[in-house]
Amino acid sequence: MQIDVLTIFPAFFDVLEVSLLGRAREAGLLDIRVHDLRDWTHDRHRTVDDTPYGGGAGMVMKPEPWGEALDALVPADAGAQAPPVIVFPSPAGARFSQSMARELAGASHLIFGCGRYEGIDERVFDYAATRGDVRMVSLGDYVLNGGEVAAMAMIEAVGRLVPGVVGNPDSLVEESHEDGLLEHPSYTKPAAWRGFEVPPVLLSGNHGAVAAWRREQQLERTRARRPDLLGPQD
Ligand code: 6GU
Repeated sequence: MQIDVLTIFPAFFDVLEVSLLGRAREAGLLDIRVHDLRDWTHDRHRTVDDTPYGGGAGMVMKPEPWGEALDALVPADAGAQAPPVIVFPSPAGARFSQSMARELAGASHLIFGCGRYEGIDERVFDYAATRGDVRMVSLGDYVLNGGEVAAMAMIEAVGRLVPGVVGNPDSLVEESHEDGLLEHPSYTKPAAWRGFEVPPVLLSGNHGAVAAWRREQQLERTRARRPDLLGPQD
């Protein structure tokens, strides 16, 4: 999978070199390229923003660098190549989820356009839609200073679903949100620690009882912490 990131703060993505995704990049499973949007400016100050038409607070990202960047990343004559999915992280987007991560993991080329300031000139999204499948995506109902941290979260959530990135595929199945429930609690040795004991069923060797206990724990936790996942409660 190829992932291109457009940002005025490439340093936010330095941590992609560590851990699981870093190894996946070295192994050639993920081809992640981070680009400085200012490379597509032409003035001495490498300007990417300007004042908003109609007035108001803050600055808006100018369309021209975005247009040139998209032209560079999406060849006009891509031939048989599938158009990329172009994600713009935005608090005004659709909510990101495990199911959206699964969907994005099926794409062969993702582009993340990270906006700053009060936003990006709206025509950039119109133009991007002529080059790919545009998604406005939010992490949740709170505001970050820009799209970079959100893009990082999405890249990690999507990247780990790419086949081969996570060594043991079973661990992708047994985790929170994969079956619409939160994950059950986990324990390791020692069986007693500072007065806290591992639930005896996990030491019983009875696989059926362990599975039933874990399921009940998943349901109980989901009811307590995320009742919204269980649907409308009437
Ligand atoms: Cl995707 N971007 C920004 N700027 N803020 C957010 C967000 C995204 N998701 C939640 N808050």
